[in-house]
Amino acid sequence: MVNPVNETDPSQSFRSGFVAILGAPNAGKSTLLNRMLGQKISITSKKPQTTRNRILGVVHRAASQMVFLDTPGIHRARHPLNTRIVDAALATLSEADVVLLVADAQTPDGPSERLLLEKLSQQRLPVLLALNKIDLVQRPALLSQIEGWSGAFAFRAIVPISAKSGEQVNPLMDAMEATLPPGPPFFPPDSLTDLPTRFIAAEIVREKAFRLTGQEIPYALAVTIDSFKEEKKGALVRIHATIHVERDSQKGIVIGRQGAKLRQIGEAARKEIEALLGTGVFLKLFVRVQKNWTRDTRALRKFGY
Ligand SMILES: Nc1nc2c(ncn2[C@@H]2O[C@H](COP(=O)(O)OP(=O)(O)OP(=O)(O)O)[C@@H](O)[C@H]2O)c(=O)[nH]1
Ligand SMILES: [Mg+2]
Repeated sequence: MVNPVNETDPSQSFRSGFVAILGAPNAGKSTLLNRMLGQKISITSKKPQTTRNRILGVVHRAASQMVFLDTPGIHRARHPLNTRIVDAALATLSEADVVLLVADAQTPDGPSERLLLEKLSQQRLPVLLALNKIDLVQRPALLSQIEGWSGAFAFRAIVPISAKSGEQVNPLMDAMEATLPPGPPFFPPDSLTDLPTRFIAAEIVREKAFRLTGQEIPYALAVTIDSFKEEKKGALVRIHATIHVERDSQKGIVIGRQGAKLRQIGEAARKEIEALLGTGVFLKLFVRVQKNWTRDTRALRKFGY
């Protein structure tokens, strides 16, 4: 077969790079990553400080490959767990070619946003702003916010979006693609993330525990996978996981009356892990008290923070 002569060389026009998704807690960063991927890899909840690690997701497009790094929400942290997590989020700047700043248009977080702009003005990466949750905001309020943001920083683009409905997310991706450097893809065509399945399974358990418990519990929670075994020629995966809390009272809340809460968490997590793996899952959950782990450097490291 003869190559057509007039076609431009695709290796010259292909773009690829790393995009750090940064923003205040609860802005919708993880919801947006999942939306762009068309698949859920990053857990979300209406409680701030849901994401605790750098979550990598790859978006494959005809003319580009965008490697997104979802990060924990940036805020002025004082607690040891939170300062470590915020530092990890800011460290992704050193890997990034482009920054995608996500801001909640309905409930702005002034102090965190000022801190972020301060950090971003200390380096030279191109920054795009996604003004999120426009499904909740009236147009005049949105316009005045756009004006405020464009006066505060020299963004490459400001795109109002709804990560939840997907509105305007494609134009946002077009704008990001245009800021990426030319270059070959970093990941093979079918790869979605570099995260081990065990990690995603632990995160799914943490999400369900986050969503199904009340105010103070989520922040005292960590999840580890104790064992992860394939059985029946891959048709069933048997998982043992432990939910760690800081106090006996929290253990009681996570377990619930006659174990009802823990069953609810386990049931919801099992269904989602089954969908992720495409197999049957047997999930057994344990709850363990590790006193004050969120202040203990060794425990933080053990839990991956
Ligand atoms: N109405 C509406 N809600 C949204 C939108 N995007 C995200 N949310 C909600 O906002 C909440 C926070 O979303 P997350 O994606 O967990 O936010 P995050 O920025 O990753 O939060 P952290 O990981 O805690 O920093 C969840 O309840 C989402 O469903 C949106 O476009 N519209
Ligand atoms: Mg998140």
